[in-house]
Amino acid sequence: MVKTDFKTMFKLLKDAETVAIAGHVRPDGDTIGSSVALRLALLNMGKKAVDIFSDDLIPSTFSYLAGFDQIKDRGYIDNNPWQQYDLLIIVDSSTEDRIGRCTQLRGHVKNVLVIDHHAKTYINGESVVISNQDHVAVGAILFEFFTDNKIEITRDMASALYTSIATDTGCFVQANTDSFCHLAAAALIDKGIDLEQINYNNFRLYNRRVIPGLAYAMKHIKFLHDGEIAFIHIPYKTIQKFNIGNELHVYKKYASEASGVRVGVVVSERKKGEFNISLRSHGDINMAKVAEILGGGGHKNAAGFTVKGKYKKIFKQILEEVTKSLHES
Ligand SMILES: [Mn+2]
Repeated sequence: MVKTDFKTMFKLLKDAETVAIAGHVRPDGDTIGSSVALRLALLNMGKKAVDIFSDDLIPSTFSYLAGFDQIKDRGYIDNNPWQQYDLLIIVDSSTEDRIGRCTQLRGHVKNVLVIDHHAKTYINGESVVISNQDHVAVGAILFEFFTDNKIEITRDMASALYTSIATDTGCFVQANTDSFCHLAAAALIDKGIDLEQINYNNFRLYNRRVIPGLAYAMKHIKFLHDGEIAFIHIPYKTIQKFNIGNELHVYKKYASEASGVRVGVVVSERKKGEFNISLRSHGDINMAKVAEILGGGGHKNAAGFTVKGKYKKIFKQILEEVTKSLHES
């Protein structure tokens, strides 16, 4: 469904004096970049208060973004009551539980605006939903919105929007990359952003504390279905032992980018008996569908879900659905 009701969106933004912004847990460049760009735009519009909330910690790779220190993260939420806001904006989340405890903001706001680009957006009810899955990132939707409504994109906003678009396309190499995101990136680069630093932080820099965990994963990676499926399982005790946190994107890369692999699966047991599954695919193999069947969602080539239970049973289910998706493509 393509739905970009920018007129309603503009009115909601214009009428609100105080705004809360929330994105998904395990925040990525699009969630953080689009939140930061929105906040800066709203502050430039003269709003009284604009606060970004995250029921998680924000990776320090994003510390170059303006207002990074002011993001109200998990630590803030643990220790402070919710304030009242005119408007809550939920970004980059197809289901409401993706924003964790920030759903509690619903009881403290007058209106809710959802801006999303996943295959399906399930948040509805009292919300205005702006959903355009043709865009690579929420940052790309915002770029179009700001441009259409003649809202000035400052250098700091450009850094944030570029972060959104670049990270959700894997630095313009994933299958979702289109001409619009290149045109948007060109316009954002012309605002004088520090392209080298942003790209280095997001696509080169890695945390050296991933090395022991990665060594474990490389030793135990399974290649199934004639090598078309790569499967990494990181048990709870390994996550604890190597203190693996927000660095799982490194593992995803090694699962899905091995030669011959068409689907990469990373299963991480973040809490005892609770598994977070990341699915990456190439070409026409639909991971959004697999994730939806198993209780999650996402994009065609990148999707995921969380499930509780026994690993053996979960492994069997994933393998069955992924194998089906290979046959359907
Ligand atoms: Mn996104």
